[in-house]
Amino acid sequence: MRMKLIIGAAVLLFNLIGLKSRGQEDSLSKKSITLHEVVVQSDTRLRNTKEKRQGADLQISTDQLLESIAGVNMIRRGGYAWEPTVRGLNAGQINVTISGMAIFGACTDRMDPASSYIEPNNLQSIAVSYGANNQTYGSTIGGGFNFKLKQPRLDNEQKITGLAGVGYETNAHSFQTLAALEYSDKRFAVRGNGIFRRAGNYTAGGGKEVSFSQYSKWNGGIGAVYQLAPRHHLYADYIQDEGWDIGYPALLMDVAFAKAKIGSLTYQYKPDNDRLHSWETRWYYNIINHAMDDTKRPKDQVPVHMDMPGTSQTVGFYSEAKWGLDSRNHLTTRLNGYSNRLHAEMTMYPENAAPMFMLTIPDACRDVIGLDVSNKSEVSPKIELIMGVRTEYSGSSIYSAEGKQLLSGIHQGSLNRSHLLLNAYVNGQYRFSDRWMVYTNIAKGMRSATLQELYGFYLFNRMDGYDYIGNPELKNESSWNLGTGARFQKKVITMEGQVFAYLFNNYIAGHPLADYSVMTTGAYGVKQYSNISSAVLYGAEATVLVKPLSFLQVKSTNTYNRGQDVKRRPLPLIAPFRSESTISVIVKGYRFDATPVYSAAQNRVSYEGYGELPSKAFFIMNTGIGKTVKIKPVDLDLNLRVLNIFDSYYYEHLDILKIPRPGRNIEIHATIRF
Ligand SMILES: [Cu+2]
Repeated sequence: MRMKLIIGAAVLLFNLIGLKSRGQEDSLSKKSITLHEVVVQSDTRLRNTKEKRQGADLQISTDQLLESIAGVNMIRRGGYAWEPTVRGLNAGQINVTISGMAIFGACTDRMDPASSYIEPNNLQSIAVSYGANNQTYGSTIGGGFNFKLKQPRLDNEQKITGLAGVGYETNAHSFQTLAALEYSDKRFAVRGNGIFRRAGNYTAGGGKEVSFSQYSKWNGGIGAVYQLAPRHHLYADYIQDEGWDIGYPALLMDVAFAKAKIGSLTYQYKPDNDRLHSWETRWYYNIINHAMDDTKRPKDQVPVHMDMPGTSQTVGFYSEAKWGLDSRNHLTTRLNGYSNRLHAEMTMYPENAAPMFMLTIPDACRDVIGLDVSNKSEVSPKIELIMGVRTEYSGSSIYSAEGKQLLSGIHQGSLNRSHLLLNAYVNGQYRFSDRWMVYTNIAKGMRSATLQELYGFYLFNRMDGYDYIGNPELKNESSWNLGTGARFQKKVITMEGQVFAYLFNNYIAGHPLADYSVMTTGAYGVKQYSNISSAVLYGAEATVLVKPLSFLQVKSTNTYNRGQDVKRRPLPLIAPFRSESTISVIVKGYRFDATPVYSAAQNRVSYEGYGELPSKAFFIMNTGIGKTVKIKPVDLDLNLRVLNIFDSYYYEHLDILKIPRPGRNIEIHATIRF
């Protein structure tokens, strides 16, 4: 049955990347890591192994799953809702979508990246892009993630399938339980899934408790497919995710609740036609409700009590068609559009005065419509070429009178902005022989400033300690993304290396404003988003996989990034050299693994420019043991992991305020599948 799940995953994966489905084993989009049910794939050659992991991977968090991807580092503000970065780019520089649906967090302090509202239990695959390409559902300079929802399958051999699991972690006394159930018939199938997680405060290496690192959440999803007629299918998906009592030790406030409701309806047509292979249209809506909370903090940490709620609503669609031009050329066209509305407010309650109310994101709205056209061609058996363009219109405005009134006090003239964006890319690969291949990609990416960057009103950034105000005069940020790599494969060894360089124009960053006084007590000053004429980011990634014996495998992933702006100041939130290796052994059905992780110090920081301080090097060791037991009719996956076995005190460079990561942690996960 597991095999079938993997084949199912693979089939859907091929659908996801469209042109891949004609059986080209080595297309540019092939890189994937197959987890038990979640497939992580990226658009580079880097991730050249297919790892079959076990049910326990549905129990680890989306954040841990993302962190395991080469080139992905997480910005951490506590134990919950880490924010992903791709090769040092984050927030508006990358796109995060769920099955092509645009979704934006509601928090002004970046407490709730879109990835915090989905669970591995909801997912079929995670596609990672490192720049503009045919997998990103939007204009981008740094790529991003598309989380593909798991959909029920029609006419499954086994009518009812499912899973259930429990997990416990000693460090934060965290507990979780999850389940999924799928019913499959000839013309109708439905899948429901749910997870509950609760964690207390965790303890750093050495034994110090990290206050305000607790969280609780549940997530539930339901998906259904109905066959309207042969080749015509209707899909409906709904996810609800609710977190509460979430601590953020790196921030001034915690979260009372963070709620998301994400729904969509999809019509899919797969004609029996050489020209048009498939046509899929999705309509969607999502709403996020977020409320910060400082009432649990000690009085001396809260000079003025505040309420800071926010909402984000997005309604949108995409329509994607895949065409066969001839036997060698496969075309994908996609039209997508959405409208996002952000509202965030703050009410301060000074002790002996009347409450003060203000908007922090003053009812900002973005309307986007874009067209993608890409073609993949097999020029010869050795050469493959993917080329594409995206044009996008992006309009930004303020939709309420209060919002307009607030901003008219600091910005002159009309607040409406419209931007025309153009993304283009060429990816090519050449196979010298069965062993050697090389590939190269060039992309021109462009993005408009986010609504926070255009219209934000005193948004406090804990990283540099400044209040930020938006700038409607911001120009589009653009980049040239260049990359090239090679892959060598011979019997027991596979090696792959790639280098990349991103050249930015109009890089967006905060610029100090002298004459403004701060809103947040204790802030160092006020910055305004502005364009820096240019910046560069470059780096390298290398992976080695050795399989000397049938039961032994060693895989090592090494990454390095380096960036600086036109004033030669190092760019912020750039991870230092990092090396992670996994040694896996399988003996008599038992899976053992050991993972040493090393990170170098990061001394390339700019305190003047970006408020960053150097970070120390660290080394930690994780280890695990697992076994799958067949007890008819179920498979039972048992996993025990010991993370940070030496109980080292450490933090990563992207961890805000250098809040330490957890010390020794023993995880026990049990999952049954049927
Ligand atoms: Cu928040």
